[in-house]
Amino acid sequence: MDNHSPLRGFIYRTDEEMCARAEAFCAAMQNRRTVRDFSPSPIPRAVIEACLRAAGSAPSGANQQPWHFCVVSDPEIKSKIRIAAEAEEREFYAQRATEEWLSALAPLGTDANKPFLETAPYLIVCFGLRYGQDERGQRIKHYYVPESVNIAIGFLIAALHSAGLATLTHTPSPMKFLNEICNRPEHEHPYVLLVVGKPAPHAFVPNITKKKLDDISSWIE
Ligand code: IYR
Repeated sequence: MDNHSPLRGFIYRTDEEMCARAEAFCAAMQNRRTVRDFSPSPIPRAVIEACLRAAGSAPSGANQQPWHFCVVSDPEIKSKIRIAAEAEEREFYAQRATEEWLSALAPLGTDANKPFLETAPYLIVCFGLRYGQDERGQRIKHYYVPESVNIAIGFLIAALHSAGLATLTHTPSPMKFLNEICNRPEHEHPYVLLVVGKPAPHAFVPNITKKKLDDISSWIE
């Protein structure tokens, strides 16, 4: 296969090394918390860039990389996003959300106020591209867009956490307004808006727990 080359860089590890590394990664990830109180302290752009490169290394359907990340730090644009998101959220909390949905959200203590959209130094709007375009503007079909974009977003959250940043996976609903504010074309769909920064010094988080291994996995051996 002349379009293939030998795998380079894979590190073959011993069982002991694998175990130790898996435990260490698990501990690091379990230390991640979604945060809603952010500090305005600035974050070097280079940190965000490296995390985006990590996200861009994610596997994707036919390697089509059907994503775009719009990074917003401009206070005016953040304010526009906050105003539009809060308008949607007010309607969500007052009308659109069912009682069942509101009671599922109750432990998180969320409401229609989203001050973090202005406080946090960065908002990363994650878009999925329904199709690609070649040099002549012809459409290229994309495969497994949601799967691919969501994997990349997972990489991004893990990279930001590992760098020492907190995130909030925010999903104003509907979020079509983000296309206009971020100046992105119609065929790009916003998936999530990641709020990124350091937690405020006295940030509070809800008392929630994660399911145990037995409750999230089964083994066929
Ligand atoms: N988008 C709303 C509601 C919300 C929905 C879910 I599902 C959450 O896990 C958290 C919030 C909001 O951001 O408040």
